[in-house]
Amino acid sequence: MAGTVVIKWGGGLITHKDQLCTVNSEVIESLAKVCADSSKRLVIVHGAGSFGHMKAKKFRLAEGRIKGMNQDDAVESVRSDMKLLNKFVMEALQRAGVEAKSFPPHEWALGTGPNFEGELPIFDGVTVVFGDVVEDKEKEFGILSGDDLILRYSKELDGVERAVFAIGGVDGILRVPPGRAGADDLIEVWNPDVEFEGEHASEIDVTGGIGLKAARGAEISKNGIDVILVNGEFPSRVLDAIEGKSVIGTRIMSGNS
Ligand code: IP8
Repeated sequence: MAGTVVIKWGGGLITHKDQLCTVNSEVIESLAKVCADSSKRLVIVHGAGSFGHMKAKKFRLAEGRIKGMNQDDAVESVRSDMKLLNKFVMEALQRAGVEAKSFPPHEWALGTGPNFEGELPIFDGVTVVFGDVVEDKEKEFGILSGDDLILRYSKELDGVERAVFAIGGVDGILRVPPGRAGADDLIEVWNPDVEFEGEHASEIDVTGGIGLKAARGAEISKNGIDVILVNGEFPSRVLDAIEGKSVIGTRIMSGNS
């Protein structure tokens, strides 16, 4: 049986992050075709981009219930926006001929962060999950990031060969923020001892940006699984990364710890 690869489609890659609820259809179509061409059994985790972070930030959903603030409509609205983004993803996969099934996390996951509860759903074809607003025992609700989902799927599913983070706008982890980076600033092999000046747009992003991906990647790598971060705007790089071929990007190692 084909080996399993868990892949994250970054929210900043599949949506236009600065305009509420706008998809990057071209990228979604090309990623769906990559999945159709792959020889692996895939689990796709997609991020939220402009379908999640803006409203979640405005209504402080990552902090859970806040006294005196009406957040209920926002919880429902972000969940339905995420379902809509997921619908675009599922339709593109279907058009590409990929048999896939989606499992919205607010229906099965409890709690946020890497130790969320709930049995990870899995489908015989391609399994699809995404960052979502989930219930939480203490906070009532919170934001479960796709970066925590990719960590848990990579660690707990049998036969995972590789975890791939497909991100938007950059070739991998850069030594300095993209605006200042030159051709030599791509870190080809990263571990937690290697410093980099990550940019995190905390004014719009309610989860962790590149820093969270790097940390979760290192955690996955501790389990002996290859982890690679690639620029998802280049479909051939994404396919090569899935298939385990050498590719421009950042390989993440767990380091010495
Ligand atoms: O973009 C965040 O998921 P991420 C989910 O994978 C929401 O961190 C709803 C903001």
